[in-house]
Amino acid sequence: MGCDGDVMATSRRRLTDAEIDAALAGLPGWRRDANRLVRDFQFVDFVEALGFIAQVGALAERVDHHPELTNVYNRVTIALSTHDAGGVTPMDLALAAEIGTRGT
Ligand code: H2B
Repeated sequence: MGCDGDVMATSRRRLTDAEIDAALAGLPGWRRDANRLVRDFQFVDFVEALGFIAQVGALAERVDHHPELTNVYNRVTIALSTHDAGGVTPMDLALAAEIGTRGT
């Protein structure tokens, strides 16, 4: 996953619901759920799902921004929000875009 520098430079200003909804047009598969961005991913099996989680985890550590990760066998749900801001920020949009290039 490239563009880590861009992600890390992204602001953590909390966005309005309207701003989030507008941004979601460019983030296929992601939805707004209260104060979070959420997306479900599905893989062929548990090992593939776990590999994806490991990739997302490595990215999260690099950019110091950590998603909620839920796994049930071959399914992974990711929820993004900026805890420090109490909602969705451009940082979450950037991470959603970066994660979206990896999952199916
Ligand atoms: N992850 C998320 N999702 N939101 C945050 O506000 C956040 C984080 N803050 N990871 C970071 C860590 C902060 O606690 C550290 C000190 O940089």
